[in-house]
Amino acid sequence: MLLLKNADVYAPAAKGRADILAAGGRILRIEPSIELPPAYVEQVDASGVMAVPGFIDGHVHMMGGGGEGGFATRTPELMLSDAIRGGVTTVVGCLGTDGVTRSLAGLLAKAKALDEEGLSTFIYTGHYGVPVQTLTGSIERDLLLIDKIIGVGEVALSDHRSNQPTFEEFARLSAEARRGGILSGKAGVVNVHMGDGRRGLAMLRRLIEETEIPATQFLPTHIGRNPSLFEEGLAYAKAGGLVDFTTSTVPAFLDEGEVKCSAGLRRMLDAGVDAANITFTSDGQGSLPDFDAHGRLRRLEIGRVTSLFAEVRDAVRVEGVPLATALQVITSNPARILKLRGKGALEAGADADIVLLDAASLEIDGVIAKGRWLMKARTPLVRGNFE
Ligand code: FWO
Ligand code: ZN
Repeated sequence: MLLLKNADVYAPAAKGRADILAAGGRILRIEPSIELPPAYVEQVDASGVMAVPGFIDGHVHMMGGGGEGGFATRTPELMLSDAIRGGVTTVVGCLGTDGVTRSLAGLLAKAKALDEEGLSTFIYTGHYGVPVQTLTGSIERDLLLIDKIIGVGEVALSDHRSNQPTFEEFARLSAEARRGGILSGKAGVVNVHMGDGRRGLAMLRRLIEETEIPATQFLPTHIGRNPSLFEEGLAYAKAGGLVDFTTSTVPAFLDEGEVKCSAGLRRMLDAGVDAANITFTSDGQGSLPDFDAHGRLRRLEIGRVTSLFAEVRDAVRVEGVPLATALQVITSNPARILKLRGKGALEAGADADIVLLDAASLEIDGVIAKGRWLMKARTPLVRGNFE
């Protein structure tokens, strides 16, 4: 058993000082004062430390991605220590551009590996392409039969690398994701990769307009990748749509007009967007290819899971967004949208996924996942098998 004493608790809502008792991978009690005989429990003085829910990164190419510059640009898979350093205790994996040399079987195997190493993991079926490549032959079967599959994506729209899906094709895959989600008690969310194309969110807005499928079935990502998509995304989110910002970036993209996640969050909140409609994901281990106007690849970097909380920290320290609000985009919002039970909140009965932050610097001091210490006093205690 683990007893954190006198932590400043953000559940993510600010709860003030409290003691947190965890055992068996779950949070048992969060109360102003919990006294237990020291012989039975590891007691940690968390005075001056903030306890927040473990971070959920809902878009990670955990088995590697990339390849847009040829074979030598296929990116490496996620290492456990990357997640630990970033305070990420729950990871949702996906495939991207390359659905040939990257397989769903490999993605599922990597998710199981990271689960054995201490994280909580889920995956999306499919990749950029349409028709969606699945494990069992259909989206519904994947959702109903494979526990770790929670939705479909990342399906590309408005991108030169997409399959240029028709409205009917995109409507069909979205309907199957919805029905599979309903039948399996999962979100069945369609994680939509938004490219730089001028059509932007048009197909998504048309689908929500013309069919019975609700906006909560879709999570368009990379929403800040250019100014016009950001503006369209802001209007879309104000109207009740869900939007996701990608925290991994490079200076060139910001110079070219990409909206920095921390600033984008602030601007959407100031425009009256409900904070509950916004998430951040890292695109960790995905490629960050920079194509010129003629579609020629200029450079290709790798996304980092550690960028996820870095942008939340900037939202607080640079943009003045309250911590309890900024934390939502990587804790309670993804947990609700992706229906990750027991995740995204510090409350009795939740999984014991806890990040300890230094109150002054907002640096990540400690990480507890499924009740197990993965990092203490900024020192990782666990490494991946081959690290
Ligand atoms: C974005 C993942 C992109 C992969 O547009 O979608 O390529 O398959 O690994 N990354 N293609 C990055 C921008 C948001 C900067 C992916 C990548
Ligand atoms: Zn993408």
